[in-house]
Amino acid sequence: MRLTSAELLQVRMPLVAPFETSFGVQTERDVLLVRVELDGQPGWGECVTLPDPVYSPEFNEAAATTIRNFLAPALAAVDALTAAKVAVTLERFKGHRMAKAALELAVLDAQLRAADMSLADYLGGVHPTIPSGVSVGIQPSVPALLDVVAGYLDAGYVRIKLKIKPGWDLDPVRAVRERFGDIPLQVDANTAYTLADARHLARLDEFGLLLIEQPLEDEDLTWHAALARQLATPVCLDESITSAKTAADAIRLGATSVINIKAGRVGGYLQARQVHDVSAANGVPVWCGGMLETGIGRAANMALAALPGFTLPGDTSASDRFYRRDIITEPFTIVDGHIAVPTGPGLGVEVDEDALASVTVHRDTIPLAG
Ligand code: SMG
Ligand code: MG
Repeated sequence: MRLTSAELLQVRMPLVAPFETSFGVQTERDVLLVRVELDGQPGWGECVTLPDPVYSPEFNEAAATTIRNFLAPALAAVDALTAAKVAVTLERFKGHRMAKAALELAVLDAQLRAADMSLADYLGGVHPTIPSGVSVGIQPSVPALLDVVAGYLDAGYVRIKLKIKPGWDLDPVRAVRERFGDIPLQVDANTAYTLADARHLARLDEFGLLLIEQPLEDEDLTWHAALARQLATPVCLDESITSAKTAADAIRLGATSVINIKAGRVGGYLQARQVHDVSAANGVPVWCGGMLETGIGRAANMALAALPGFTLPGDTSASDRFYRRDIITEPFTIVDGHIAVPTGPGLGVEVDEDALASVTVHRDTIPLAG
């Protein structure tokens, strides 16, 4: 098959509530979507960049430019294009993993729809449903946090992750433990600390957390290893893990004993599977992270999370965690703490083009030579 069409869509969707992390507050999701055709067969991908380079160096406009100017034209030049050829074709372009992942996902979706195979089956998924965790943003006060957490537990979420930052760490964690007891609980700092905070972070040990996610800067692998030696709480890397290679390095260094896998962060779902494989080979448990995806990226994450090494609940929440109504695809819902992995061809969800148009702020076709 050949890449016969590529389009970029900028979509804006309001969030049900502001989502605050150590690097800022999101009140809406500006999402970059990619629609391709392989010999006329449509496929959809979602780019997990944010509007600003605050979670990673990538951001929406840069990703759109990279896809338009470099990535899509390179793929259009490939005969018999398959998803397996995407990463190798784009290898000469440095970085821009989220942009590459979006395009690879769109190619995967088109290819698998044509082959009548689900993404979960293609990746090697073994679980029909996956346990659902939820990421809880920084709240205006501890009582507000307790209300929010109570709501998620009532909804059935089986694991709670609290965003933390200096000044919002010990007190909220203690309050959640005191109020809700022995629930599966973890924290995510999004790089907000330094090694000088080691003794402070060790005070989290008494709360029996599943893990502390990305306490230090992205590139601080040896410092994460040093921190891990001072904590009883397992260290889990997110931002630092950009490939199966960095995953292997981080594991060997002792910088991480659990890994958060996000396909966008590592350059695609095929690389994400390799991170899963290298982690499994080293006995390191993994879980699926989230980037406030619409139904398109959410469907792909459910498929990834169905792999056997995903032994911890991920940030694979129901669609209504972020969107009052995800009108782009049918929403994912939580039943008994679990979400069903799509079984239909490709992503296994259908894009409602009319509904999509109502939230699309910009859509353009990428000129492809030939
Ligand atoms: O999609 O459930 C989700 C969000 C999960 O906390 C989440 N993601 O560092 O893991 C993380 C953050 C990154 C996005 S913050 C805007
Ligand atoms: Mg994280």
